[in-house]
Amino acid sequence: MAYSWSDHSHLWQLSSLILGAIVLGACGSPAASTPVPLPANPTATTAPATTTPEPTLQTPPPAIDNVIPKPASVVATGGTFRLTASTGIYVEPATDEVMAIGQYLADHINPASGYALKVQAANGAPAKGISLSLSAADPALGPEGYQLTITPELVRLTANQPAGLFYGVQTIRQLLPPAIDSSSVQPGPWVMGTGTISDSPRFAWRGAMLDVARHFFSVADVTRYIDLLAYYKINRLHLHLSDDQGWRIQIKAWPNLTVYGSSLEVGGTPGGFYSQEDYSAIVNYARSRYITVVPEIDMPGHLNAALASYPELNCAGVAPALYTGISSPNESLCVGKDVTYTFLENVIGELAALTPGPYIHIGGDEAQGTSTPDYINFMERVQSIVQASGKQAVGWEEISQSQLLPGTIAQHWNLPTGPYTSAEHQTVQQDLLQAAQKGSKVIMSPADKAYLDQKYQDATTLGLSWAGDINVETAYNWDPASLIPGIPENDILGVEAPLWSETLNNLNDLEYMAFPRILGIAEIGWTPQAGRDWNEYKTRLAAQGPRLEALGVNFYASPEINWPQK
Ligand code: TNX
Repeated sequence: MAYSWSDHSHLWQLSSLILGAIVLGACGSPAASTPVPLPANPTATTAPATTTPEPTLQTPPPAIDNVIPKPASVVATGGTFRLTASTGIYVEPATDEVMAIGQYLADHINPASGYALKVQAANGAPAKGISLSLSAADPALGPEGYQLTITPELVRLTANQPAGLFYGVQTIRQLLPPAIDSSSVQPGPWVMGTGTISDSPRFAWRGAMLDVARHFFSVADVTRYIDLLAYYKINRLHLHLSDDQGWRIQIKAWPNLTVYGSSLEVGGTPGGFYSQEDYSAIVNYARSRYITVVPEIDMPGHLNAALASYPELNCAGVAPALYTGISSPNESLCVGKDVTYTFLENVIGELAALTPGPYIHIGGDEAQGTSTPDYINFMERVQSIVQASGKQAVGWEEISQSQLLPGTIAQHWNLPTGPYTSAEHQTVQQDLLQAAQKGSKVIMSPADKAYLDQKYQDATTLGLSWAGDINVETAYNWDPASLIPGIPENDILGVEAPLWSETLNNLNDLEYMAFPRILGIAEIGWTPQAGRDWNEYKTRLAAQGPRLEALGVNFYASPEINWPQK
């Protein structure tokens, strides 16, 4: 007869209750964030003598501190909760949105467990199962925080807002064995360690950027990336929708942008674009994963695809050829012509109407084809157009040379060794500092740390290397608040990891460059600085290996990490 784990699970539960009581009594502080060390075989004294081998009883309860991003506070109580086919998911209130979060959890448990967990309205506080509730959460957890209390009978998740429940659900997924992420039925058992997690993010902006202009990525590719980002509590997807090599979003007033301007990509292969329906599908999908899409139209440089599509946007009135190389042509939008602003009002207007999130990114980087005074005027005018469309502008850090409107956000990226002379770089850095001092918020995307398109090491075949190699440690081991002297924590909205696609041909390439570095950026955005340590992170990252594998992610198994043996 096969030995069933559940036959003796009550022994675990009993011993863990005792252990939990001892632990709480001993350290007295439920806010301690270090996991409780367990004796090698905690049941040895309580298990009755038996001749049957009890292999599962030798297994310590699952850890509850193996989560990325690391939660703000974890207290383990040493017991085990077991999910079964009859575990109910109870939600409160049973609004469509909260029901959908419950169903999302059930849907992510289904393929590997084979269980179709029922999601239902809670009728009072449930005594067992999984409970998702918006009542009685600690207001201090804020809009994205959550509290998770796991006992052998009940997984109780509370939050102030649905976003908090969604993030708590990601934590629950990561507390289950890695095989839960498999797309086919696995043996289980589906157990979680018991304890309490209280968690909320360090920064409001935890972003990833995807360049769909240099190489085009399909709606399916983007939604796949969204799913993976959501697992690590990332909440912004910045889409770089146009560049020299291609225009990727349908604009009804300017049809040639996609009819012609989208036709190619780097290397001269066929490009592509999102119809407005495609774009809405991406935005809605992202929204269901609590990710805000930030659309970018880069300007006045990096715009060759648009200049090639409409001669009138060029000062000389002549359209350049489509460009499929990987450096930047110096062409610029003609900032002195009225038609330029009609064009921008139309483009920004249509994009704003399609975008529920509050931001429109207006690029502004590497505008070498425009004089500095022209650039400053232009960027001020474009900010007003964005504001008139009801949105807030985001721009690469160069925009801080112009007067920033209240609400405009600057995105730091460049290095002293970057594509500028050091004098130009210093000017931009000074302007950024002043903008921050005048109240503008800054997103940190330092190219030598957060750029997912840079090689891991010299031998990496994909990627660029102008900002230097970025191994997993370099991507993880930095603090946004000590990056630029004079731009402290309070001025920083958050972090973002750009994935430029000059060298990335397909989803496989994308995943290889993003994973596992994006997990480190996600943790920088979420976890308090005092809770982060590279050596400790390495062990949690190693534990994500089997999860990424179960999810079918083509990640780079960096030798820096001691991945579990297969
Ligand atoms: C610089 S970062 C750029 C991009 C390139 C990237 C490649 C930025 C705002 N501009 O146009 O794709 O380097 O790493």
